Amino acid sequence: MSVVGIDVGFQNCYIAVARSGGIETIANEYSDRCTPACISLASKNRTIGNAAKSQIITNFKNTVHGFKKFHGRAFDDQFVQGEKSKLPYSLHKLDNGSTGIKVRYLNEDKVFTIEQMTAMLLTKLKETSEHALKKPVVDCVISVPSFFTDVERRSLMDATQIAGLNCLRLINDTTAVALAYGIYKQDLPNPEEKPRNVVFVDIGHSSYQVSVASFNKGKLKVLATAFDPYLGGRNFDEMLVEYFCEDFKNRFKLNVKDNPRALLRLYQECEKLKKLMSANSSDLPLNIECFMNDIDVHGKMNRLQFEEMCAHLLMRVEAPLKSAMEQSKLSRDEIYAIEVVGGATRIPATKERISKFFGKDISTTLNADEAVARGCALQYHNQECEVYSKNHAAPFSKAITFHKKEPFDLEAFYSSPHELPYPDSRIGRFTIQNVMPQPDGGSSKVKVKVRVNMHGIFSVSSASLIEKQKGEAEDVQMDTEPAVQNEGRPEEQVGDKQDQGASSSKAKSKVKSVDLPIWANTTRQLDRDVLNNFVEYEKKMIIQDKLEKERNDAKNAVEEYVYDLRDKLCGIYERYVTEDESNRLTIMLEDTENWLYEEGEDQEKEIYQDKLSELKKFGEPIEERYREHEGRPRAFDELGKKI
Ligand code: ATP
Ligand code: K
Ligand code: MG
Repeated sequence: MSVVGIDVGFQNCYIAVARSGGIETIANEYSDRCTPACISLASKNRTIGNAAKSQIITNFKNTVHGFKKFHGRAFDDQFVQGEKSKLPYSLHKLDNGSTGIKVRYLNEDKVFTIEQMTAMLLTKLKETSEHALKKPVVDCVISVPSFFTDVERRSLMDATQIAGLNCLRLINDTTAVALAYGIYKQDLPNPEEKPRNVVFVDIGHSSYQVSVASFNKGKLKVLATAFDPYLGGRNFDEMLVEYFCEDFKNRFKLNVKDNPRALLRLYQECEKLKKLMSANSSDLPLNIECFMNDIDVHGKMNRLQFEEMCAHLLMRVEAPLKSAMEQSKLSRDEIYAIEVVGGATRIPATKERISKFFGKDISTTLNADEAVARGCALQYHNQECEVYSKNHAAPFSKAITFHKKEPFDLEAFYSSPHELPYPDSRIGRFTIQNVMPQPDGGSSKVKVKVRVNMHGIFSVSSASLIEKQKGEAEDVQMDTEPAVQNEGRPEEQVGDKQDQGASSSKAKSKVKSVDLPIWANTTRQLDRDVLNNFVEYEKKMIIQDKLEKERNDAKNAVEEYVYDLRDKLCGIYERYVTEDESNRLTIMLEDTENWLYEEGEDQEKEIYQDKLSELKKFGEPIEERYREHEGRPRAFDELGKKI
């Protein structure tokens, strides 16, 4: 079974697969290798990807996009509230406090969780892969921003399950890009030689990530990662939108922000303009016909103006580069190349800033759009590659010792919350149960194993009580990697350092280890039952979409047959029908056409199928006569050649 690599972008998704010795990017039914992260819900079905994107304006209340960053976020979260006011669709607070999306679907008001929304997108990507590979696809590797926290990762993992995918691994966008670079480089230094250091910069639609990696043949080590999780192409679009809203208010007396449709159109046009400005520095027009109140609007902008307007955004390019370089402890001249990916690195000014920081030209060896997905596909394919995440390879485990007389709670949290884009540094709470004092009334030594799995998700994997031992409790500090602390009783973490030597020397003779049950409070990952319901509901929606597609196909088949037969009646069939027959059939075709626009607009599949067979009863005999006649001379020809 194939393992596909998936880049779930804020705006654009890509799929890649390792096949016949290389990595291929998979195209969808529009022959497009990019599938927009967009879902449109409607009265009979949902559309996902390119088709949904074309509904953004017409069905704006029910066309959902820009939701990737709501994973694992509470509705009351500042970021969510900030986005809410800008979205054309409604957000809804779910019972557990998380963010839901409220839409009209199958003629009912319906609230979907973020996991369900992403699952819809993944369903589409799964189908696209299956169609291209002509076999079922279940296993996948998915990329996440390197700054995604535990709760965001868990939420995405839930989404993969809802979509019926088996996510073998979540990898960081930056790691994926580095992998994609490493695989095709034939000239990497040998393992014993000095490694080659490369900086990777990815500026997407919503975020900006930097990493520094060192390469030897078959070996990749991520030395540093840094990010600005709130800087991406969309911030540049927003600046243009703000400008033109103001401009149109002054010149056309229009309040664009009061009209969601007009505002969405303006966003689309501004994004186009932004892209044009990347290739062209002269004045460029922005024209929108029938924009609002039947008014056509027009404006203009050039690159210099745009860069001035976005100076505060461009200023933010430097900080993550600086931070990554500091972490890597490398000097700028130890950097072999600076590789850029992500759509927003096409803005000339962002490239300039990066290049200026390093004092050298930047490289574009990688496919800026596909590198992440390709790296994901490679991750599984290329087993011999060693991958490290920030400062620690994941998966990793760590044992921590506590001295306790009773059950206790552990709270895992991120030790450098200021480095996180996430408002809450908590990861989870774990209760170590059945802890008892020693027979002499003293504290028992409890050994707890914590683990960060290969998706970067934290858990407490085991706990055991060790009798008659004294030791220490230590807490683990790992930058933005998860840390664990004995909740609420920090003084006990310190333990008794002096005892450490003695206790470890006794350890061999006196250890008696009893496993302790752990109760994990993982409320922020979906409950089993809830998840199963979502899995079932997703399947139902898939079936509903399939039925709706079949119904539409059946309708289209009638329409096509009508047009086709009508053309042929006055064309190639003309000689094979009597005038009477032709007149009767023409009337029949006209009736059917009218029916399709009226009563037949919205019928069951079977009705269309019946309609088609009815028409074919008349059409097919004519076609047969035609074929027989046309076929005859050719058959003779064929025969002639053989003789
Ligand atoms: P994220 O990485 O934040 O999840 P993403 O992966 O979906 O988002 P990309 O596909 O890398 O984002 O980049 C999309 C962004 O790049 C959009 O803002 C788009 O307008 C911008 N972009 C694409 N081409 C150009 C161009 N030629 N000039 C300027 N910007 C561009
Ligand atoms: K992308
Ligand atoms: Mg991206």
